[in-house]
Amino acid sequence: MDTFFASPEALICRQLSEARRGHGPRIVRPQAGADPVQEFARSSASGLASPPRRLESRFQYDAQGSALFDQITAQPEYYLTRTEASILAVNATRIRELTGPVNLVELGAGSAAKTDHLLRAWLERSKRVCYFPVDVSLTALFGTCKSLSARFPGARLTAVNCEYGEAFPLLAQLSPVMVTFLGSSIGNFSRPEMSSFCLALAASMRPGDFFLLGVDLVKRNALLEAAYNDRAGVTASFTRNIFARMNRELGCAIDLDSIEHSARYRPEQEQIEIDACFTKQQTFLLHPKGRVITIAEGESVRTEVARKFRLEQVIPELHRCGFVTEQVFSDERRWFALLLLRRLPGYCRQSGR
Ligand code: AVI
Repeated sequence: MDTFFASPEALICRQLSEARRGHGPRIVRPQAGADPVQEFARSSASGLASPPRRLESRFQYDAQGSALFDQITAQPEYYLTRTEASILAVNATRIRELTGPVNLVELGAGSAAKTDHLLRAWLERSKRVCYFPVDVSLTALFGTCKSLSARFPGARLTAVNCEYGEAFPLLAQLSPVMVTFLGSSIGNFSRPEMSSFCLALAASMRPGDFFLLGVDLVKRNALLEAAYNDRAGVTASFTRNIFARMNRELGCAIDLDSIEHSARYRPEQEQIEIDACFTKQQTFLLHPKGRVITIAEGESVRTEVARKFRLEQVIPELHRCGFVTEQVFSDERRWFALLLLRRLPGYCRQSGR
């Protein structure tokens, strides 16, 4: 597998032309972005400086965190991935009929099972499909490319190793395209973050291009809480991992045994709130700047929020961001929905176009 450290735009152009000639998978790493360790240090220092303390959940996905998240998706209580995959299994062919032979860009490498349904549906209709998984975890991308290229020789794979937003400037060149953002990852954004994300995405896409969005729907509290408190304790390890990452990368010496995972559903906010609760006081240095952080016994750090959605609210919200809903796909229990959206033509607020 080739790895490039150069302008992704140029490489994507090359990849598109090479796709016609059948080259193997490529990994593109935009060089421009900030140093990820510095970025993690800066964000952690400011999030932990004073109560209410919080860490940005995007930093949970280092190699260990991505592997733990994969394990979460296989837990019996975590219905999201299985339910979404079952919706895709039934509807991928229909989605391909609606979109035509577009390129596929997946934000977040996703589990192979979900991607399989899309690639299969695309390859049923054409000999080739260009697939661009975007992820911050290089390890996850290597895994995805390796397994997909073995099983789908007709798929031309270009993995893009960066934050989602850093991949947006590529989208216009990849048109006609369907951008997928599955797993209800959008639920990990606050409401304002979700709006900025969708506005920026719409501004980067060409009118008529597609956006396939997975959203977890509001349901009984007990089901939601069980999904984030699996009996095997994998979600608890995932919560602890961001502190383990601080130990590994930022030289902190946090006692991981002093952290208890807590995940509660707040019906008023319609969101799961995940906290790391400290059972013992911790004082540690956070490098490279050597900031001293003290977290008292009994204090907690918010590590994640997982918002749950109602179609009657999310569809108009997406419309305000520049997307019209073509079709909604769901499961029999109405636990999860996949929205096939289309970038509206005309005025786009963010870019002023
Ligand atoms: C990635 N994301 C959609 C997961 C979720 O369900 O919010 C992250 C997760 N955190 C704990 N369990 C799953």
